[in-house]
Amino acid sequence: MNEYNYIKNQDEEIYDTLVGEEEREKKGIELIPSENYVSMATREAMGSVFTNKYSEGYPGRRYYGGQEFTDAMERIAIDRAKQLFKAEYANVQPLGGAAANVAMYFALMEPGDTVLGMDLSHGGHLTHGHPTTAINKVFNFVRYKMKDVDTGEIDYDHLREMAIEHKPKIILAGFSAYSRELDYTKFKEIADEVGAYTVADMAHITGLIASGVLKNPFDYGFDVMTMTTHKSLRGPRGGMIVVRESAEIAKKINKAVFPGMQGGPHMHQIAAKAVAFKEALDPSFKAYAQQIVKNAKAMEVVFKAENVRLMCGGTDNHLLLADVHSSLNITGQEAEDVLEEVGITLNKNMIADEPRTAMDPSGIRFGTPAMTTRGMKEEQATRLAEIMIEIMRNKDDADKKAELQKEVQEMCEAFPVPEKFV
Ligand code: DSN
Repeated sequence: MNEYNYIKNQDEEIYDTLVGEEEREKKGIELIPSENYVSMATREAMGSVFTNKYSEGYPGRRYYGGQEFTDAMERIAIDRAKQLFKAEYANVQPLGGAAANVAMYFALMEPGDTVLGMDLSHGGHLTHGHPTTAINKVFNFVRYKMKDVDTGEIDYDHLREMAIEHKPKIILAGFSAYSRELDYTKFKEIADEVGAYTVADMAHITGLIASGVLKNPFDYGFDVMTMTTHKSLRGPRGGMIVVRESAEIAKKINKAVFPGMQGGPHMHQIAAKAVAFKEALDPSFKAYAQQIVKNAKAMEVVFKAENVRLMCGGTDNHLLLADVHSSLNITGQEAEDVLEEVGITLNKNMIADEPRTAMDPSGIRFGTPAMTTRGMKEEQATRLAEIMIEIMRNKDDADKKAELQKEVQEMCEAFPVPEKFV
């Protein structure tokens, strides 16, 4: 537990919000699949003196002096990142996943060039060219979809037709709301046929890839992976780009991150990434990652038994996307609200080819990285899934909600948020 003694003494307003958030995180079950709890060691690095330092450039080639320790620290972070993802090159400076993707686009393309990425309502991400984003005005985004939303199989024939028709510079595999393993060999074959780079945006499943629990796109010849470090990898909020083997691509990525996109890197964030990478390299991380998937599977079993429609028909990774509107007669927003009332946090989410709206869609998205960090296993995952369905079925029953809220609280007390992992 961080005591926040200095803040407490000088800034009561912010102190109150910090304590409030600490309590909220401890007293509720976190099922947002892109969130996690970091170790106190990672938090110490985030709050360290490295926040004081300007370090534009890269280790050994900086614009300002005083870089003895920042250089040493960033080199350690890079080495650990390379080990985690079997990469020859790593850029640990992107401030977040969006910044990593934008830098990657500018590194590999000229304005007007085309990216072939996953349809946004089939699991793709905002930074894969959503109409409201700035990059959508610079690059041309075309889409592939799932062939069958109830199995999650990608329509690789359509993907190939789109690739031949649009001649993309980049074929992008990756998602933020998709629960199946991808066939990277097929992506690579199609990309080679049309001369495109292969990029995997692995933000959600970085921890599952680093641990070997899911396939590593680099084993199938992918060129580049972009990612966030704060999801299943259990690091600080931030981004990263790794390159399989091409020095030429790595050089372009480095130039695109700095000076192309960013100014001074956030050295405290890089130090925290390095600390989390060491935790992820520890053998215990593999058991954690395996448990994430087992817990998601346990939840899948309950939802299926209760006849709740799951997008992709289930999960191979850490997340599930349920069409609660058609199955339980509750909207995604109503489900998010009523579950939050009993201490379960997840997010409303559009289902494939959503018939409703983005702000009040048909689905909910939930996942297991954070609950697994608390040490919860299949037994708790099963019970949580049962509780979720019971609450969604009885959203107006105050007595039922009170009873289940108590049970959720007891679970939280039995599985406190840990302060260290190794
Ligand atoms: N907001 C993240 C997620 O929840 O998937 C992606 O950026």
